[in-house]
Amino acid sequence: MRFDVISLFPAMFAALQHGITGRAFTQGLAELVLWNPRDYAINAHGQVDDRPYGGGPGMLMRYEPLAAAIQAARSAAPGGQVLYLSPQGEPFTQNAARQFAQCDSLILLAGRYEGIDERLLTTQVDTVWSVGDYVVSGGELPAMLIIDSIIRLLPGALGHTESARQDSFSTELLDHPHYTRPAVIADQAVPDILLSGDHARIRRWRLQQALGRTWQQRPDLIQQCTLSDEEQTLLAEFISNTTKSP
Ligand code: 9WO
Repeated sequence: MRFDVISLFPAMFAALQHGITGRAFTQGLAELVLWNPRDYAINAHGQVDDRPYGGGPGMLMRYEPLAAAIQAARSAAPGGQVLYLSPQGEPFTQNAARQFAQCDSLILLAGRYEGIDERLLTTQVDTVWSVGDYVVSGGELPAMLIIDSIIRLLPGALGHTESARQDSFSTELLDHPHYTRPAVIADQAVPDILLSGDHARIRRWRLQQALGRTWQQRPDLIQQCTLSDEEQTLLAEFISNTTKSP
């Protein structure tokens, strides 16, 4: 899968050259191509921004350099959907990552300054995505989050351990607690079940913890889940034990 990213700060994307994403690039499972709007500036001074019509603080990214960079990316990766990262976008979810993981290529536009000319959104951008209800300094970190979440879903990207972990439980649930040596830290012991060696019971305990945590911390997510009979039983037991305990 090919990712084309339009950004004034291409060096930021070196962060993706590590770990699972770095290995995916090395293995040829994914490709990252960066396009700098500064290379398509409107003048010899490298200008890519301008003052907003109607006044107001800050600068906006001008249409021409971004449109030229998008066109260059489209020419290199025909058919790639153009995504813009903004707090105004649709909340990005694991399901969106799953859908995008089916694509051959994506073009991501990372904004800076106070934003981009609206005519880019109406003529060049296909979909707008938010990674959370907060504003950061640019679209680069959101773009990297989205690229990372998609690469993890590409066949072969996760090693056996990680993919086994992903397959073991629904990824719609929050994670169960994890423990490793030592067995006791500051009088806090590892739950006995995890030391029992009974893998069937351990699987059920982990599933119940994931269900319970999701019910407690993200009831909106649990509402969206279609729970199996086993999951419904485990969650009911968790709720009963939680509401019973003083
Ligand atoms: C800035 C802003 C300020 C107040 C209310 C809404 C706002 N949206 C933006 C905006 O889209 N800014 C552009 C992209 C240019 C400046 C840096 N950008 C940005 C993208 N900041 N935060 C994001 C972002 C993207 C996706 N998910 C969360 C935040």
